[in-house]
Amino acid sequence: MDKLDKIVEARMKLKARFEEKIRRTPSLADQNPQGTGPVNRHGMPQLPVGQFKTEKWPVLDLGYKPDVSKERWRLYIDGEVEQPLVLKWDDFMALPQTEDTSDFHCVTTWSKMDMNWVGVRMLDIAALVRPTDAATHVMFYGYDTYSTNVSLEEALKPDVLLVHTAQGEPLPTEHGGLVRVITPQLYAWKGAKWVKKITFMNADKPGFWEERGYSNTAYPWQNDRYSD
Ligand SMILES: Nc1nc2c(c(=O)[nH]1)N[C@H]1C(S)=C(S)[C@@H](COP(=O)(O)O)O[C@H]1N2
Ligand SMILES: [Mo]
Repeated sequence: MDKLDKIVEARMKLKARFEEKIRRTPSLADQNPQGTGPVNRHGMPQLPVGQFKTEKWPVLDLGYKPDVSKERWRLYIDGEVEQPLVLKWDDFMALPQTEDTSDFHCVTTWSKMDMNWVGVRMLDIAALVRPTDAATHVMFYGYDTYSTNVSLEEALKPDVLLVHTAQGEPLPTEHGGLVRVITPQLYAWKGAKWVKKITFMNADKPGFWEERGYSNTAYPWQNDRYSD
């Protein structure tokens, strides 16, 4: 079996394993979502509660924008997986590439609609490393020491991408290039810019902002911004 067939087979298995859990996540199943506007493609009001639309794309970071060259760039994937991996730039770009258009909701109340992205599905990364049965969450780490935790039922949604291209251009360094994560069905802090490492975990654990009072779950249509 060639490499692509293997990824596709593993992807289908993972989809089946998480399908039911994914379907029950709030951004797909909430019967009382808060927001305004026509429904988006996953059935939620386009503009989540407390958000306003912006045309600009603000930059938010920890005061440090790591600039990693393609030669030095690595993506480490480890933890609760059968096949830990280190990807170089060419390995990453050789993976199946997905183009998608989705909305970007920042907890600081701006939403940028219809962002066009190209990158690799988190689902395809997971299919490569094969999470063990014990795996329940992932931690994404950035080259700037940022971290953020996401449950597997959120991380394996088809619109969660590791993107290198935004709006037809290479992802700018200030927005997380070379590669960042996007989580269109959660607030944008769940998407690590300058992603360096993905660790599969057998339990949940808070990341950088989650330790500092941000919500663990980050559901935009439930105004789920801060933990109390
Ligand atoms: N590595 C890293 N990723 C990060 C952050 C960060 O400081 N470092 N900030 C997060 C926050 S709070 C938001 S709202 C988005 C902002 O992405 P943008 O700067 O491209 O708008 O990135 C998220 N990912
Ligand atoms: Mo944010």
